[in-house]
Amino acid sequence: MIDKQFKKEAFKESVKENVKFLYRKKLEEATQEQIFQAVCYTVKDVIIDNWLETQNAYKEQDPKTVYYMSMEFLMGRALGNNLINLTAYKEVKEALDELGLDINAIEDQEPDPALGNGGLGRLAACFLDSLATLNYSAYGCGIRYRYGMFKQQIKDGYQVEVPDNWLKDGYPFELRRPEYAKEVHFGGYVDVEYDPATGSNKFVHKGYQAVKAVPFDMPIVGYNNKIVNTLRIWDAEPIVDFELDSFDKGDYKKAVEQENLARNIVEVLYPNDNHMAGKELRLKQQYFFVSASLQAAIDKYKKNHKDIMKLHEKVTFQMNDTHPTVAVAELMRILMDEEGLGWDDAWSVTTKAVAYTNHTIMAEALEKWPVELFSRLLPRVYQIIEEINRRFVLEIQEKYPGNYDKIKKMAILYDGQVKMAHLAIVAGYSVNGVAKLHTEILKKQELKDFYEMMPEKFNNKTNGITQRRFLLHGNQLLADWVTDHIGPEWITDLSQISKLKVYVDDEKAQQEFMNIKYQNKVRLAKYILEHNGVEVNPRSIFDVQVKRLHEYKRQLLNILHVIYLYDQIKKHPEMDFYPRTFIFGAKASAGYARAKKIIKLINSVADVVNNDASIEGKLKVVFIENYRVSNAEMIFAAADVSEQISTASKEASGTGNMKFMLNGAPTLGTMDGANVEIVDEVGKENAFIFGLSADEVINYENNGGYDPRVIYNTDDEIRQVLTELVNGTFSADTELFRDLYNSLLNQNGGERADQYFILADFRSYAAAQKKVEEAYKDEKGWARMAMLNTACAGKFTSDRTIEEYVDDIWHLDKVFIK
Ligand code: GPQ
Repeated sequence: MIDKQFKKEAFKESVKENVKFLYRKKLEEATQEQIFQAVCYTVKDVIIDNWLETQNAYKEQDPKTVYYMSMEFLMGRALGNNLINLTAYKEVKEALDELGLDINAIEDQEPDPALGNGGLGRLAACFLDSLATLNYSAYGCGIRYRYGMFKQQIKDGYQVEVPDNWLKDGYPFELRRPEYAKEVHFGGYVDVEYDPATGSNKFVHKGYQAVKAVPFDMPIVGYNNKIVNTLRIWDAEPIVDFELDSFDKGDYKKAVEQENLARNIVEVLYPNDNHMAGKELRLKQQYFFVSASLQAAIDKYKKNHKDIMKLHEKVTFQMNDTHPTVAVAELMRILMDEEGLGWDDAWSVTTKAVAYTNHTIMAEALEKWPVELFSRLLPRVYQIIEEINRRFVLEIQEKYPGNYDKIKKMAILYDGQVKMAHLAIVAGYSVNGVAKLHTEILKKQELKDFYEMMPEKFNNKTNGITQRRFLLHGNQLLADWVTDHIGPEWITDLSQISKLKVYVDDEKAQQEFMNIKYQNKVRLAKYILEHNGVEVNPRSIFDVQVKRLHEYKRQLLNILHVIYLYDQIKKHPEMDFYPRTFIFGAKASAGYARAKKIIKLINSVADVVNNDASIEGKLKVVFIENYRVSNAEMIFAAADVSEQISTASKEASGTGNMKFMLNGAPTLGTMDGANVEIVDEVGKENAFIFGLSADEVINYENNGGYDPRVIYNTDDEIRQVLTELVNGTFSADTELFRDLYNSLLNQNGGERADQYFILADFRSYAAAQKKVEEAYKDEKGWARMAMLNTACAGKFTSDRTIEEYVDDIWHLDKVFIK
């Protein structure tokens, strides 16, 4: 389907026109960045037509709409993806060629909109892609952070955080929508007033500070179906403009305050992954976008529906983790204070309209707000939470008379804290985990009491990824090859990819497949040379671990094993060893000292290993700076081995694991998160599984942990590796890695020694790594395994995930554009 705008000649003309009116320049005079902008405006022109048509169709057909509420949308670049989904990529590439322009270079001009940390934010982005592609009416609701995820530089081996000013040249795809601005209120107090009209009391919020929320809309282009949905992200503006005028009126202080409040709220994304920051500003951000989004959703509903009691028939709100959970109380507030419903009616609507997804069992990620802070910032909302809690505690007492332990464990308000997960579960009509194992752990461990009391709410939705970005766009060679063999249906129906199975023993197909992998490795090697100055051998095994840096993800296990291999090669130079390149990419949260130290360790090991001529380049270690969506696409395409080595039970799902699999990289991993389901699909003989099981880990944890010293004292090679952390092998400063060393061996305050079971799993990890090497040496066997991974990845499309959310939770209607 080629729109007339993408007839090559018309496209070229339009780009030239845009360069002229945007920059008063001829194409030859324009910078690459200016050309990027001009190309985007040409593309946007087409998108806007479809966007309008989609919104018209929604108006006519009145489908139920999901509002996906998320503090994070890790979108990655839009230009290439939009062209892919408009099925215009190849035409545009040719048109640009004819203008003497390289589409890759143009795409590289786009800053990655990085309004997210990692998996949770990227999942939201994949979901929007699938919702649009599957013809569902959906809004993404979030925040237009001035600064997204920081840019990472590596200086002297250390992470340095640089602000990500992604809006500095203007973002071509966004649209400011001031006509939909909303007011959001903070602070103040609540008065009870008698309302003669109704004969009852009403609650009036007074003395608050107000901020204007102004939406910016980004188009979400469905694949080849003319649907364009909206990601609506909110900017904050002061209500009173900062004018000299107000100085005269004596409002100077107020004007400054409003200006600052507005500016601060959307200033920056908190760079914490799986960790609660607990800052007042974060709660402000949460309430800000939730309140604005709910107001907008209700306004829209009321435009063509009279009965607010039926809101849930046309609208559903999915809360992406607990971050937007204040939505429960805010919806109650709007329904009662603005729409005039009584408590029971408001509760009946709310509890049919909000649903909750849990993304972690990590204790430090659980959101608990001090009552003092919460009630001061959101007095009316807090009052409502008190009432929800009061009623819920009564329910607990009714169900478990005399059992005060239940109240302690389940109440929303307890110990001076507001427990957001409890609020989400009590009000939500659905509670889901993000992989089978994760959901089972929620039911049996973390949320056991809630599961016992309301089992009908609990369900699993195993995560997925969009094959449009992570194969069709990121790995064009393989995408073409797949299409040549099985046709293009896989692009919107990934289950079709299993048709590749008939080729896994075909030698010609194997060679083609591995040749594509090789070309992608060459591309990555070039990137590494340009960005790291390190030469890597594309014939070596590319063993890749890219994800956020977190102790539970165990990058430390990986690098300790690299040290172990290095020791082995040094000790036995004659030993058979297949060349290996260990590739890391990871951002550490700015305040997470130990994570940052692990980055330094990886870089220090890289320095020593990469420069040791005696090992003849058998081992290379590369830390890719500033890992983000755009370079991720290239990295997945080039990977031979996918490292998914979290401590079992800790990684709720993982989604990188699915991207590697789709691109033909077998998993080297623990039985954690969605790895379990990956192994179910591909067979354990086509993966490299090691380590303690989730049950074993949980069992140790419930019984005081384990003693890593036993391993340290009895395993000479492991002891040697640990000793090298503190004996000057990787840093002249023998204290530099002391904390890492100690964390593995000593208890420290409330922290158990080796709380992530690195030493416990070390030997089985090393054995699995040995198996990888053996398997890789068998070229045909490896090609078969790699192809089977691609062929068995069908389940892991976010299209499947979204259809499950629609069938079991949201019940949306499909809309078709003629
Ligand atoms: N996840 Cl709670 C994040 O990326 N950030 C978070 O703050 C939380 C969860 C991840 C989780 O660690 C992964 O296992 C999941 O695959 C991902 O969410 C999406 O569900």
